[in-house]
Order: sequence, then structure tokens, then C-alpha cells
Amino acid sequence: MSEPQNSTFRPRIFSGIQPSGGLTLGNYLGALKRFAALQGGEAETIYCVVDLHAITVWQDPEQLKTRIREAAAAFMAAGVDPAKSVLFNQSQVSAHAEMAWLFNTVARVGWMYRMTQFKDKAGKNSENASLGLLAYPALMAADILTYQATAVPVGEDQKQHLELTRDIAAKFNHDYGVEHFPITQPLIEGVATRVMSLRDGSKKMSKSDPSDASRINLTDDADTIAQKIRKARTDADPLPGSAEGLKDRPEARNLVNIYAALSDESVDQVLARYEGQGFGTFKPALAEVAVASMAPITKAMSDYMADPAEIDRVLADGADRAEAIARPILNRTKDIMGLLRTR
Ligand code: AQP
Repeated sequence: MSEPQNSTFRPRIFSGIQPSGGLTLGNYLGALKRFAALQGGEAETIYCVVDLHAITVWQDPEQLKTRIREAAAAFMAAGVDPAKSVLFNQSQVSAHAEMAWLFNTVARVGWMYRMTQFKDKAGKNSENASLGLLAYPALMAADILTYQATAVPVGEDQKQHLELTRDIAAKFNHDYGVEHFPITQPLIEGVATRVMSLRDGSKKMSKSDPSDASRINLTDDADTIAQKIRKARTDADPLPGSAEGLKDRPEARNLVNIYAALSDESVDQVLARYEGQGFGTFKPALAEVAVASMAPITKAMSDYMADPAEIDRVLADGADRAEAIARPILNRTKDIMGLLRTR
């Protein structure tokens, strides 16, 4: 069976974010900002608050509802327009969970054990992790392939999951002798595909890091952002004149990358301006750029959060539109697998 040509599929972009905590600058630069930029192009854009993924680790039920709305507010505050994109929460479109079960029969157990995110999140006590945490990548493949999505914008950390999605699509197509699923392209682009912790340049900035100082939250006010940047770990050397000089300086590289991503400049452009300067000069400049970029987003998020009923309305409308795309693809998948549909 030859690999399907993605040109035979309608161009469609899908991506999601877990409401497993307050969203961070990493989620904004690695995902949300790019989601907004991809709207209005050739491809239809479908964006999802992936709440079924969030519950693979314990979530407080009352808090989860608020976090789902907050994530939806963050999408819109970052420029995702529900008139241009489909925006919804995953648990409202049951095709995701149904497709995930079908993919559980296609994916191999060994594939799941190899996932670094499972190893990181399950830790030493992996026997005690939820089965959902292990099966997470099959649900992620379902999220994407239930829409026959041809491209997925994600940060660097999701690359391995995307490869697994491609493996599931290819195995399904091969096993059933069809060209039903596209081989989805990951879109991992720009200087901020992996924003690092402000406290440790070897760790990804993450919403579930126990240290709040390690990240900038989309809800942080200007003073908090400035303070976190001031306290960010760095080295004592001045900034070099080009990106090459940051190779072995992860903390310095991270701050320069964040500056470049926020100001839509290249790393070399930023360094050309700050070459020879120390962090005493660079950090306040970064704080200024960060506050200027983030303040309108924080304000818009809190405006959206003041009207939760409107967020629910937007998500419900998105769920209807998502369902209309997903259901026929799921039905066709069942047909291919020989499941009898009686209605
Ligand atoms: N630090 C990051 N740099 C760049 N991109 C990032 N993303 C997350 N962190 C960074 C991107 O954001 C999207 C949504 O991620 P997710 O919420 O599904 O889960 P995650 O990648 O596991 O993010 P977190 O913040 O680390 O969540 P927790 O702490 O719950 O595990 C993805 O496109 C991701 O690449």
C-alpha cells in the first residue's frame, strides 16, 4: 500500500491545549500565537481544549471546569477567532473518545511505553499511573485523525506524539488496505518551539511545574512578570553578537529566544542590538517587551472570564461544528473496520 498523498485530503489544521493548569508563556509562544497566525489561510483551523487529556492525571472537578473556560478564554485572547476557527472542548465531541478506542486496537503497547512524556509523567511508579496516561497518544492521534487533519502546529515536546499519530495512520491504512487517514505534518516552527523554565535552562517551561517562578502565567500581572524575569537564572557573561555564541548557554539562549519570539525578530537581530551588554540591561528590556505583549492578552482573558455563559456558548457552537466534521469520518472508519452500523 503506498503512502497517501496529503493532497488528496482537504487542508485542515488541528491542535489542542490541556486545561491542566493555568497556561504559560510556553503555551502562548509554542502554540496559541501560532494558532492565531494560521487562521484565514488555505487550511481550515480546528482548535480544542483537550480536557480528556487533562484528566489522565488527577484534576479537582470544580477547578477543572474553570480551567477549561480559562483555556478557551486564552485561545480567544491570543487571537483565535471563533468565527474563523472551530473552537470547542474535547469531551463535548464523543467522536474523539470513540476513535481513541478504535486506535487502541491499532497502536501497539510497546509504542506507548517508549513515549518520553509517559516516562516523565509516570515517574518511577509507572505501575500506578492511570491507564489513560499510557494510552494518551492514541487519544491524541484520534483528536487529529478524526478530522483527517493534514497539519498540526505544536511545540517541540509534542514531536514524538506526532510521530506516533503518523504511525497509527500508516498502520491503519496498511492493515485495512485504504488511504483513509493522511500522514499528518507537524508544524514545529519559529524560535520558541521549546521555551525553557526560568529557573532551569534544561527543563521545559510547564504549567504543572511546582515552582511558579519557573514560568510566566498568562494571568500574571506586569509586576509579577517583571519580577520573574529579573530573578530568572542566567550566567555572568555579556551577550554575544550572534546565535552561535549562545550554544552552550541554555538560560541566556532561552531569554533571547523569548525576546525574539515576542518581538517577532530573529535571534541575530536581537543580539545585534544587545551585543556586549549584560543581563542588568537585557532583563529590564525583556521585561518591557514581555509586559507590552502579555498585558493585552491578560486583560482580554479576564474580560472573557467575566462572562462564562458566553464562553460556554462559543464552545457549544464549536462542538456542533466539530461534530459535523468528525462524525462522518468516524462512521467511515467503523465501516472500514467492519463494525455494523444499524443507524
Ligand atoms: N515550554 C513550551 N515551549 C513551547 N511550546 C510549549 N507547549 C507547552 N509547553 C511549551 C506547547 O503547548 C501546546 C499545549 O501543550 P499541552 O497543554 O497539551 O501540554 P504540554 O505540552 O504537556 O504542556 P505543559 O505546559 O508542560 O503541560 P503539563 O504541565 O500539564 O504537562 C503544545 O503544542 C505544546 O507543544
